[in-house]
Amino acid sequence: MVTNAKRRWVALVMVVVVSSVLIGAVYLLGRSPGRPVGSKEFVIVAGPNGFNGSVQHGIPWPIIVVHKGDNVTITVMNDDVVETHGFAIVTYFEKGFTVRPGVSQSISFLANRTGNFTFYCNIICTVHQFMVGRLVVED
Ligand SMILES: [Cu+2]
Repeated sequence: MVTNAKRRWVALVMVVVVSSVLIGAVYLLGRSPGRPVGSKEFVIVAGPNGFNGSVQHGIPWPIIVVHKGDNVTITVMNDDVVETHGFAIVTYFEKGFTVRPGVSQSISFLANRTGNFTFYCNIICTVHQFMVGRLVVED
């Protein structure tokens, strides 16, 4: 025999289960398309024209936009035949690296802080003042 108390108990359990499923579904939907999170790769060509032609374009250039949580890989290709160039990112890659003519080097990191972060050539070169770009990490 099913009492009213038992029916109420069953109804309460059902409400809790259905609510949990709905909350889970909303959570998953909130994480799906429209907000792609994943691996983002960029190439920066460093040379007599600055970073990706920044000498003609003006700074900051290039501007790289990612989302918080992205795994970001930036490859710096030095296509200069004479000069070594460098690359560092405020907060994310303070240490930086230098790249000899004709050489490429990459840095990978998790974009775990939102905001605008300047990247720049970390050695003095003839186009130094043009080697300033921006990394934008959006929420
Ligand atoms: Cu440089």
